[in-house]
Amino acid sequence: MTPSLLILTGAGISAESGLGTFRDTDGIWSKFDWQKLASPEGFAEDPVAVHDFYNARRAGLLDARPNAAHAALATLEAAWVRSGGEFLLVTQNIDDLHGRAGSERMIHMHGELLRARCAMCGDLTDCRTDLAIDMACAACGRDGGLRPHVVWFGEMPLGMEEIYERLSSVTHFAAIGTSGSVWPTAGFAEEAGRAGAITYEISMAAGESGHNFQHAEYGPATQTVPAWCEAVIAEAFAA
Ligand code: BV8
Repeated sequence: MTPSLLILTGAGISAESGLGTFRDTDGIWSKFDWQKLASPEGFAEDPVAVHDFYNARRAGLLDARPNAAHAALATLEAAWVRSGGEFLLVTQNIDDLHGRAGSERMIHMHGELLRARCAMCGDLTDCRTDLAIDMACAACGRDGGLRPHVVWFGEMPLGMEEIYERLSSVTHFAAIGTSGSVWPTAGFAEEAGRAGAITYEISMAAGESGHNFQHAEYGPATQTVPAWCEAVIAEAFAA
């Protein structure tokens, strides 16, 4: 059977690049209210507050750099595919650090901070500066609809069909730097286990779905991920 690896990442893989996690002590959701700032209802009620929240995170992202864990996953992808395997990286993160590190086969299932979406016509554009509600969409010319291209609570994550299709036949599944608190993502490990995959949790501590993993590596991602990448490709393509 062709080794097929699906890797899910969360905020923990970008923590050592200086970007905040959500549910750790002092996490983003301990300082900001997700219902007001990461939901369609919150955006409808106070779009200025939502734009301020994402504008500050976008500015912070431009100063951040990929770390050794991001680099190790990009190297693993190239080696895995070169060895004839199937590879997909699914990230919950809206930062662009995986892409900047060289990852290619990737789905940003919660969207991307460096892209804007027009709620009126659906047009997507790159966005590296501040967004404002009175800015006009370049495609349809209307204002009042520009929002971050980010999946908020209650909205359908992106790429779900391809993700579930891949999960149904994976041989290896790893969740890296995620608390496993958010659905439907939190159910991926169980899906992979049902497909007979070897499952790995790589984080600082067991997440809410920790019981769904056969193997676990705990510690900072810049130390655990490079070592795991070496071990998993040796195991998967052992003669
Ligand atoms: C959906 C926006 C329907 C982007 C995010 C009531 C109303 C509506 C929905 C719900 C509801 N009740 C429940 C739900 C479902 C809801 C949900 O799961 N809520 C939870 C909280 C109970 N889910 C949704 O709404 C989703 N959509 O349900 O639509 C649907 C579904 C399926 C099919 C059809 C329809 C949408 C979810 C996406 C919401 N958007 N954010 C943004 O602003 O960033 S979620 C938010 O949490 C982030 O996107 C983040 O990606 C995500 C997951 O968090 P993590 O990445 O895991 O981060 P966290 O801080 O939690 O954990 C960090 C981990 O790293 C820790 O384990 C830590 O130990 C580790 N770590 C830290 N440092 C390091 C480290 N590891 C290694 N090294 C380190 N150095």
